[in-house]
Amino acid sequence: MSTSTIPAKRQLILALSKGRIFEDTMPLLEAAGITVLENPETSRKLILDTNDPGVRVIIVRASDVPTYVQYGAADFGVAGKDVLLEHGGEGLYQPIDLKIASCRMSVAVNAGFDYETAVRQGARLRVATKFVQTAREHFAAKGVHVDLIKLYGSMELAPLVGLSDAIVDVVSTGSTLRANNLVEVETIMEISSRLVVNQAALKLKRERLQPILEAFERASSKQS
Ligand code: PRT
Ligand code: MG
Repeated sequence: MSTSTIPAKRQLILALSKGRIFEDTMPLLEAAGITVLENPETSRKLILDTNDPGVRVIIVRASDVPTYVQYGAADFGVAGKDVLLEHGGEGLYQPIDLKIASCRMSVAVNAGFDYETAVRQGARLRVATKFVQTAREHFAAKGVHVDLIKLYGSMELAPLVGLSDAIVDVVSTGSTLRANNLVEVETIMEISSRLVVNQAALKLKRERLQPILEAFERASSKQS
């Protein structure tokens, strides 16, 4: 059956990023009876078919998932809490913590830097991060003055070359920090990925979405 024969309100688009989110979402999709027919690591296609002619997956940058879903270009998606906090969550319904791609948001510094003393003495800290909103709120709540330096990648490099005193980044095993002689000095929050649904799609496509959301909910609660 070609997708053109399926009415628009019965067609769903799911936005995912390549890598850990795609991989960790596959078992949840399987639980809903959906199999993605192409591998984004080997295919150059950005729109992937599934065994269900009414469901397609689009591959976007992790930080772009909330934007595609907000504007309804995708009906639903999977995004980390770190990404959702920076986006703000406007236009998004966030019904399920999928408990996948888990990590934590932390402050890290050069191994030789005395963070506690700097904070206690009221020093103004230069903090490099991709997560400007989260970092701003964290340091404001502690009453620490910071100059935030926005980066788009490899935050770990910033303290090594004197761009910043500290970084705010997500950490999972901690091996990247260790390999670069950085020390985690504070955990800001635990992070996992959430299912996000376009608010209009939730109403207009409820019949199609509901069974998938329920399967995701069941499969993700089994994982924890
Ligand atoms: O890579 P890109 O710039 O496109 O975007 P992204 O890094 O946001 O996407 P992706 O696919 O790498 O991550 C998607 C989501 O996975 C993030 O939004 C987080 O919620 C979650 N996640 C879980 C992680 C990690 N674990 C993680 N370890 N995201 C990034 N990392 C980075 C970490 O910052 C470090 O630089 O991976 C590196 C290795 O981590 P360690 O601690 O295991 O060494
Ligand atoms: Mg990455």
